[in-house]
Amino acid sequence: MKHLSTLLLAAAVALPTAALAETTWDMPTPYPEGNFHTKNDMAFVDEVKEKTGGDLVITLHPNQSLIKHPDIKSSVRDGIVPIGELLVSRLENENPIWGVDSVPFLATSYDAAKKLYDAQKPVMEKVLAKEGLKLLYSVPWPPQGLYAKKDVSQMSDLKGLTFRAYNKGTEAIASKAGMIPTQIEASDIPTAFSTGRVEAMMTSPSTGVDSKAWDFLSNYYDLQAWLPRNMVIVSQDAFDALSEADQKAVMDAAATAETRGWEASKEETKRTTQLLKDNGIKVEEPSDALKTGFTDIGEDLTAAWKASAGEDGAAIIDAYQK
Ligand code: PCA
Repeated sequence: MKHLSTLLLAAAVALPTAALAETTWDMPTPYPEGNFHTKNDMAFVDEVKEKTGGDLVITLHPNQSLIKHPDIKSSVRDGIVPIGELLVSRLENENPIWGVDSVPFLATSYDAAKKLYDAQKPVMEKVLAKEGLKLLYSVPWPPQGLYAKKDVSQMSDLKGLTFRAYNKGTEAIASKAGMIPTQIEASDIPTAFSTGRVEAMMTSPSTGVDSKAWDFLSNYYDLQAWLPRNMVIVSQDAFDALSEADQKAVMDAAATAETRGWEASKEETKRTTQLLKDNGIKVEEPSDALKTGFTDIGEDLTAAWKASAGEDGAAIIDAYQK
């Protein structure tokens, strides 16, 4: 009997060994399957598989299905998963340098956002490396606008509204505008609005479409206030465990994903703004009063960010303004 169980054990151990010829990585992401970031990640995953000849197979777990958004970075750092995607500015509580892409009206076009990313990237890489993490690619959301349940033409129309925030920056804007912010993940937007927890938000037309904003909101003001980015990070240990050829394949696929993602984001802005209209949202340019009100808030928050972000922050702003 003892002999038999030893044999069974040996067989059980031998079988998976054959399958271990390939490396498999689980990749948690925060946003839903139909979202353009997720589609870009899927294309990345396919390209990695192809370029490594099937050596590295990544399984995507979108919409917080494997790991909740706030835990994705620490899960990659702690080796729970080897790779993951998150909103860069979600980390601003850890270090102000993560929040620069969400400072309102600092960088409001794709060109400016790219310049800001180029300026921020060396600092991002330095800070990530301290935690054994490596940046693979980073892609912006479409420019951020204001969603509400009524016409908003003056800043005073916003006073007292409950507001859905997604990072420290959006929380600060809401407070400055006299609104009451609550942090809510993108996947929880429909529930938060339909149960009356919140009544306004600032995000992209893309997230408006993902969450079917027309079910619970009526107005969208195209403020183009900032372009926050996602990033895909990998554990340096997991990366180093790959063969040199496979490491190169991952880096090549990441570079392609970054270029493709920036282009997709621009297309997404047009497509989803139109979809908001098609579904009955009143899409408008902000009034001058609204624009001035938010620009003033942006100036205050830019100054506050610079004051908090120390030498690294100054290096980012210097490089950006060059
Ligand atoms: N969508 C994400 C982040 C920025 C965006 O456009 C969200 O609303 O959570």
